[in-house]
Amino acid sequence: MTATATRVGARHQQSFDIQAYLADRTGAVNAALDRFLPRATARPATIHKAMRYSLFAGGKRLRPALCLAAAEACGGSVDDAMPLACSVECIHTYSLIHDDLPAMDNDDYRRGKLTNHKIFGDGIAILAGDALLTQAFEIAARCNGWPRYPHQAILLELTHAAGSGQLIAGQVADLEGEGKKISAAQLKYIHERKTSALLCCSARLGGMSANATRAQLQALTDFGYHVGLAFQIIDDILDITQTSEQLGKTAGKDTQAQKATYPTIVGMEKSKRIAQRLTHCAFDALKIFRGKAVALEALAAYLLQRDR
Ligand code: GRG
Repeated sequence: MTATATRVGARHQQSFDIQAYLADRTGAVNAALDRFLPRATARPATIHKAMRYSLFAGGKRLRPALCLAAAEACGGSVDDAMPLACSVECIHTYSLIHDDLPAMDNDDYRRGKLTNHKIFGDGIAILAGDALLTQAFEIAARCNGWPRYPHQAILLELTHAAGSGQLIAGQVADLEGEGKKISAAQLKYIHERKTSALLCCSARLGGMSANATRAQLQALTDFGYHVGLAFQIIDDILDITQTSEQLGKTAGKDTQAQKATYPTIVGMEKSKRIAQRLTHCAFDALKIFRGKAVALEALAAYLLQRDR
């Protein structure tokens, strides 16, 4: 399938092979992650095997792709952005390992394979998540920083997105909302933190690695925020419409856990319209790049149309 980054009224109608782009970036990200992570044989081997098991289980690498594409939109390089792209993927993978634990979502499958705790046990899975989170900061800490974004700004960006005000806040609200009737506003609060914060951080870090101007960084923030919200709505829709085989994880989990989602609160059709509107907001945020953000535009279009 070739998704094209075209839309009615776009000033720059572009055709872009997003599948080829993602395949290329995934290869480069996987090679970089392999270099950054301790070898599977490094002592204690169990933890390094467990970290690598989930990290290389076949994730779509969307956050690294956003980071790299944001860097390119700002005139930066893939090489400069790569450590930050890998850092974000380590945080994302840690959150999935912990989310799958029996004490959280209790899932058996992730990325088309048995979940980390199913292979290594709960204790090692918790530690593999912890170790990936720590690894993310080590990778980022090795960057020198950029004139507008010193070392400290980069680390603060990651701590903000991964911390108790964003990623963890979203998960807390998600856990506390299970089985309860929650409003659309409360659901948006969860999505902003659980999902949008890390996607937005990915785009922003790409911009920072390119020494983005204040206006460029604001544009990437708007873009990442809206793409992140659309991403979670599509995820909720796919949980209902796709099979476990298609998703590589257990389908229908939200219904089973009596989780509030956009489809359950506003209905399927309205959810699709909201995701489209959010994606258009994301496109609008890219105008400042005057045609240099084709990869970001194609990624946003792909995230809206994706089937897994
Ligand atoms: C901190 C204890 C602790 C847990 C954190 C925040 C969190 C747990 C988990 C969040 C997991 C989750 C379901 C987040 C929502 C975002 C989402 C839909 C993730 C799936 O992302 P994809 O589709 O996955 O990009 P792949 O596997 O392709 O990388």
